[in-house]
Amino acid sequence: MSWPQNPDWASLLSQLPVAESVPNPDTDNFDGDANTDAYVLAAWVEIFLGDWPDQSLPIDLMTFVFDIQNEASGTTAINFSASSNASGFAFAGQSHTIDIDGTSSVSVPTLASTTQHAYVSSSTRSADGTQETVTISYNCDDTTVTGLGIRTHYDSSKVTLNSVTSVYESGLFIRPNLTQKRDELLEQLQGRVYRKMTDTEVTLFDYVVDGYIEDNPNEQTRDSYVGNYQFGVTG
Ligand SMILES: [Ca+2]
Repeated sequence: MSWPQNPDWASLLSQLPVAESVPNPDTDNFDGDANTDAYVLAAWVEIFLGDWPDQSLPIDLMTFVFDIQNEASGTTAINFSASSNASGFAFAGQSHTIDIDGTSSVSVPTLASTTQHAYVSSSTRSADGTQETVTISYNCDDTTVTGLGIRTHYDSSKVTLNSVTSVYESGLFIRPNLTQKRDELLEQLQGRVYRKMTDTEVTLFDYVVDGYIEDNPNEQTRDSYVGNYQFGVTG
């Protein structure tokens, strides 16, 4: 008797955060700027360990490539707001200005105590002038916090989100994305096991993805994994 091959968990898990955020309408105007009508959410969480990101700072969190709208001119803002920040810490999101007609400049904020800083560290125009690539960085005087949820706001009449790259993976909980890929990834998994995963298994799978549980650490063979609920608590 032969057993089916397990899916390539190592590659699939890393692509499947608990949730994804596609561009949202900024109906609630979280950044207090009526011109920015869209935002993308990203969140990193280390609730149990409280050691995010556990490495020297600053770090780059993600890179957004914006298409500049044909009729756009002048300047347009990239703003930040916090959906959640670490207890006892202030959030300082430094607004950035894209100069559509020229070259955009960036400045690194001065590090303040017990403050989570988010800012644009690089803003460059493509050779053909149609795109602006914006890298968003993070700094804090404490490298062991519970995480950060951050919204990046922009004016969709001036720029639209073309792609998201170089997302910082450690503790990633909500991945910024253009489209929802979760269902597509789950289909890949289900095609390679005996049966369709139950809703409970899918939920467990998502917890595995975020590192809350370890996927079947004791299993040596066959296809148990999440399906057999042989998981161990990590952290
Ligand atoms: Ca707004």
